[in-house]
Amino acid sequence: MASGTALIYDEEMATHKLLWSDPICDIEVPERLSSSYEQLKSYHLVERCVPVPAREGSEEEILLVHSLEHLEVAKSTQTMNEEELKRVSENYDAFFFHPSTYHCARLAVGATLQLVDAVMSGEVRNGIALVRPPGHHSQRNAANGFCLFNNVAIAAEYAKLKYGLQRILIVDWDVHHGQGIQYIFEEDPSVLYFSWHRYEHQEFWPSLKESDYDAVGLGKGKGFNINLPWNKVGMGNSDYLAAFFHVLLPMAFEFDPELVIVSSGYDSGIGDPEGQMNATPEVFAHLTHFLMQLANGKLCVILEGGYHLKSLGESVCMTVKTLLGDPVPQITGEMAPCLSAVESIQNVRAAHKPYWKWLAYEVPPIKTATTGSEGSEHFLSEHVQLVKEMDKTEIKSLVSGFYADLVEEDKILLSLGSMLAILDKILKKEVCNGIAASPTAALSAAVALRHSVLFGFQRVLCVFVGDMQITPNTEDGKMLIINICEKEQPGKTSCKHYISLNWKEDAEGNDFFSAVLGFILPVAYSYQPNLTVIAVGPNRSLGISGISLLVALLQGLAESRIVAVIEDTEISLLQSVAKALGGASTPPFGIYVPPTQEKVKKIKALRDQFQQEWKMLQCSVKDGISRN
Ligand code: X5A
Ligand code: ZN
Repeated sequence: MASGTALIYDEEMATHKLLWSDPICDIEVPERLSSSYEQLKSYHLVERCVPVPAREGSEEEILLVHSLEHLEVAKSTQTMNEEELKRVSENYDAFFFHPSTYHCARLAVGATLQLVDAVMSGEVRNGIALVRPPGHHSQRNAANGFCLFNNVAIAAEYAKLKYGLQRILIVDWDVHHGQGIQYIFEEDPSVLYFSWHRYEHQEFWPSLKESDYDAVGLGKGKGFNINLPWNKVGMGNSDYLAAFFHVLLPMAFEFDPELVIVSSGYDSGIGDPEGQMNATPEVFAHLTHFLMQLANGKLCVILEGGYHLKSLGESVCMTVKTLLGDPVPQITGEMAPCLSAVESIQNVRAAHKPYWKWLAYEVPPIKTATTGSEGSEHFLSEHVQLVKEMDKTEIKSLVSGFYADLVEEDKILLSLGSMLAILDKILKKEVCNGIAASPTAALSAAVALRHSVLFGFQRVLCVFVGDMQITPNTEDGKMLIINICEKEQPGKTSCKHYISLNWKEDAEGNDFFSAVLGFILPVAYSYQPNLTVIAVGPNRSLGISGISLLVALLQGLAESRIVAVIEDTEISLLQSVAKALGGASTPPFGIYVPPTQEKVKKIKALRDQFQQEWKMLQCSVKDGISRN
């Protein structure tokens, strides 16, 4: 195996600087480079590395990732005066041009490629390039976030082209999302991109929806983009380690890269004004050490952000020491990830479950999904996952034309959106079950049934408690509706796939047992649904314990997939159903009260009526042979 660690540094790259006042950009200073290098010198690390010269990246190399137009704009800034430079800079989000910027950015690209060549040729085992301007925010046709050319993305394309690599891992531990890298490789399965980033539910720059955990890649690239959003500041050593243990490293080992490139921003370290995180410099030694175990040790570390000069320098030194093979320092702090970190980790694991074998046998880590919609605050607990709301156009297109006249009110539209977001999670097996409050349970149930049949389910069971103002057509057998209500609904006759069960629970309320066991479960088990929808509408004839019993027992079907839709006026019912979905034991029923003779007769009559169609109802020999 190759030995030695390359260090690429060229003080030329310190000439790129901000010429006017701009409070957003003024942290990206030349001293970031020079003081990191001084720090390396003071630890006597420079002399232990193999010095590799930088070079300018060629136009051809830049065009591997960027448009000709972008290259020409950048080139044209070399001869501009301050005023002109300022004007071009204003075309971009958080970028400044200096007359030397173009030259520096070409050096940054070339330095990165020199490192790739040194590692790929075996001249060194690994190495680091200290470059400015950074690269990971820059896009095909735009500078962005202090970045002009995407050094790391160009390096990956270059390595594919020059060395025929088929699997490259990019680890972006900068505290910002390298959306530029994501865009460039979104559809490319040969580049696995991992980024963690301060996100705060999209509040933090660059505030993009596509930085969230559910951006997993597109087309052939699905599963090869991994976003781990941090929704709180103050993430520390144990959060970063947990992210490596439970997300990045398992995927990286399964991916088996031929080369690892790090978008190495140290603004994720303690003291940084941008990141506001708590991880100490030692953590970067550990992260580096882990990545050295991949790709036969071929590891290229490229500087991105890092704005606290002391923290930056120390972290760079930790990285270089580890690359050189020095012992890894002890990590400090309580070794427990915070709740918010664990939540993010669970979400990204769930989102990637379809794409990675090591996740295939995971049961949904969180059992129940709900949205933050009205009413849900009453049953949120650590076992209940909050699902993102959909935006209105998205919901409209999903509901398109279906009961359109009923969906005029915003409140109804939003509640359907919540329900659909939850149902989607269940269909994707990210969660096991879900609960949604709705102002119109019958409508929500109808939409849920249609959506899951369109998804491809052959049999969806719906148990509806209360008055069901909308009855979907069940003729094709893809739905089976059991409507439990007090009185016969006028004009609705029971048939194989629509059964009206007129049942009013007694005041003492435990005779519902006999209906569940004597009729509902045998029918449901005969049907073998792929999904169960439990809905509670107005005028429910069952009490809370009866409904909880239904919820508990119906979890025996459809691999426990249940979506519960409950009219939003029933807070205590919502709470009990959420509990039952979470697997809490059913509340005690009190002293056994046998059903009245009238009720026993009713069950018997229903059994007689349906036992030819739903054979699990059979319980007496004179009614026929059970299996034909
Ligand atoms: C490379 C990097 C950050 C840009 C922040 C703009 N860019 N607010 O860390
Ligand atoms: Zn950054």
